[in-house]
Amino acid sequence: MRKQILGLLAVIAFAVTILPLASTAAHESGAHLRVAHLSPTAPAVDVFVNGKKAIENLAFKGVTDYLPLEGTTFEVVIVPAGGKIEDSVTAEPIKLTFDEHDNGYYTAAAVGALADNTFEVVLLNDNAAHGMAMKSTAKGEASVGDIVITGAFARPTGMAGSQGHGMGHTGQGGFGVSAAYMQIENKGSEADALIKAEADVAGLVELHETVVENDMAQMKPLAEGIPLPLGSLTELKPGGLHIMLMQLKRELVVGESITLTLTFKSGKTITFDVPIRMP
Ligand SMILES: [Cu+2]
Repeated sequence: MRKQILGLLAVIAFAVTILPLASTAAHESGAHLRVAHLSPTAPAVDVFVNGKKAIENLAFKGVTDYLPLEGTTFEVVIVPAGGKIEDSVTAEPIKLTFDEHDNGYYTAAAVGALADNTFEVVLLNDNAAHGMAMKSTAKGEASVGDIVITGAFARPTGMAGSQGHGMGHTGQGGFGVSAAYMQIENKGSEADALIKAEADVAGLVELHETVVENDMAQMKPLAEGIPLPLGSLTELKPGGLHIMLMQLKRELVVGESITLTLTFKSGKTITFDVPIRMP
């Protein structure tokens, strides 16, 4: 019987949906929180953060993506899936406090059992776990002429201690590969294109698009660059257009930053700092 319930919860875990907490367009600075359900006997849950439902149907062994948060103190209320905020499984809301001006990453792990009052939410500082210091204040925003860039970030390479596990293959540099993503808006009166990118940390940078062919995701270099039609907002994101960073000269660590230089067909160039964070 128990096995069946766990099986059901596992199915529900696949259906976990996450509602965005912050309505800002891009992943800006600020704390990021993910929630892990590690309480085997607890039901699937919804999670409210500061009174708003942030997570639905999180079941045992489920882990959410990182949610961007605004502010430094949060009241978290956990309810059985489908419940109201009044149905909290704990007597009091769970209070989480992040360091001021921390743009770090945290995991809130729900552990223990409700039945014997051992249930609690443990806040893990993922930055500390990876030996990461928050050094960068890079915002990943820049503009040149009518080109406006927002929400830029680069993906970290493998976790500390697993050098070279970046994105599945290590290349020759030993630090793996990475990719940079952003939104590029062309507010101008003529079409443009991103035709070249360079990075301080990479010996080789290419403009790529991930395409699915025969159920296989493949990355294709874009010889013509990335078109930026006039008045358009072009999104570089995981699984789509991206700036591929290869022959890395060092590990890319969450909280640090890299420097990107972009060259456009119109002749414009722009150099700016881009934070390293999880997608
Ligand atoms: Cu690529």
